[in-house]
Amino acid sequence: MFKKVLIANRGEIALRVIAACKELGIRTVAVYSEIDRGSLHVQMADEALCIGPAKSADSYLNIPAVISAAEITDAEAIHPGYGFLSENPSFAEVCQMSGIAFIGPRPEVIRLMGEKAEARRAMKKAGLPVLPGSDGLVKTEEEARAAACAIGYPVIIKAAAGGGGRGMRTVREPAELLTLYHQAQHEAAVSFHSPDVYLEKYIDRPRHIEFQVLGDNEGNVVVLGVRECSIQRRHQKLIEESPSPRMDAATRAEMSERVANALRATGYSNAGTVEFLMDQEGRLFFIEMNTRIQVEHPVTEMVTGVDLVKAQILIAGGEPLSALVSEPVELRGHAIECRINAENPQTFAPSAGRITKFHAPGLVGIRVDTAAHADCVIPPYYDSLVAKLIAHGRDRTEAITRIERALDMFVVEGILTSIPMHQRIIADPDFLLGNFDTSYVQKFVPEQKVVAGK
Ligand code: MV4
Repeated sequence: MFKKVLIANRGEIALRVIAACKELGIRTVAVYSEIDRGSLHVQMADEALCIGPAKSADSYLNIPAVISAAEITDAEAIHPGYGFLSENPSFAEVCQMSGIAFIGPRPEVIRLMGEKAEARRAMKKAGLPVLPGSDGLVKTEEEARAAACAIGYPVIIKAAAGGGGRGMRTVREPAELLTLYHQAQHEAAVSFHSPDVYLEKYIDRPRHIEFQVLGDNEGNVVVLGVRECSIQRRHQKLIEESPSPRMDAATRAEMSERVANALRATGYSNAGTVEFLMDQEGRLFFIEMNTRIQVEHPVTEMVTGVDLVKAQILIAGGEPLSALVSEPVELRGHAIECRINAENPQTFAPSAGRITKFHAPGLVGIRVDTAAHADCVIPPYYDSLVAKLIAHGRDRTEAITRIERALDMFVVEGILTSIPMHQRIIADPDFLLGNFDTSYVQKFVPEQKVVAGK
């Protein structure tokens, strides 16, 4: 068991990791940028070091500064949270070379899953269903044309070095292919410092379903249910839930087993999320894997009772899965999360600033993960997340009733937030029936005119 862990992150996830460490009797080191000096994660940690100015590149992404902070404080391990350095294989390697445990998968697994075309090839080989697509990267116009022809239009061009929608272009007919191929390569190079792209059959209006996994250092892997993450706008998730209203228990059990087998074969350790698209016929296709704890991890914790962050820390410390999770994993009830962001609920424009009044409702079945408080400032340098509001109920209806009440009673003044948007969605008949896919939010917020192929 580690004696001291450094948290290389900020905001609600830094507090979340500090809480898990406290429960495990582990001392904590916070790192912070100059603008975060007064933040709660600094206050709550046993030690805290300033690692640079507000700009992420000079602070939370500053590998020498983070490693130095760990060495100065004798931290034996670093928890990266999500975002920032959490999926940077070089950072995980530098930790290893410095004799500091990285709380996450091995660097080579982070690297494999970060190369989306290689991840697709590896998961296909390990038995997961994938869409028709190119066999690896598409390096020339000729290869692009041949691959698109073999797959059949429409196809989607994707950046191999990054996810989240950047560098993606949908090609509906051959005449568009070359222009969009070069556009995708350019955007991939700008966004991910690599122009590498690959092709897949395009699924229109998919649902986004993901499986939570935990693996230990002895090759054991367990799947902890699924999350439905289709309510998102421009690849930013807004509402997540577990289980999925559109996946029956048999399908979930069958794909969970295939995911567990695939990750055992990969030698996966620590927490991870396996992302699928579900087509309109309900078929699942692997698209990518995330090798970090995710923002939406609380909905899985609420239905499984497993503390995923404690599990990450214990696994990195050498604990076997059998000491952390009893199998078969029992899923209880339903959980829904609303991401409350500092933004204009109509235009989604960021609304940074000082919160003058803040009240998070403590109701039955409600959890609030936040680092916000009255008089705190939401700075413009980082993501706009103010709080994660999570409701658990015996079923989806009760979870919705509870989150509706909590949204009504949530007080945030001084900035605009996405609370009104969540209230509209939660009351929408299609949402209540589970009738939605990744295009759902567009009916609430018509996108500006879509540029061809985006
Ligand atoms: C797709 C797709 C349709 N067909 N792949 C978006 C970011 C990355 N996670 C993968 N994404 C997509 N991949 C194929 N073959 C549609 C999307 C997509 C999407 C996926 C999940 C959640 C929201 C989305 C929004 C737009 C596009």
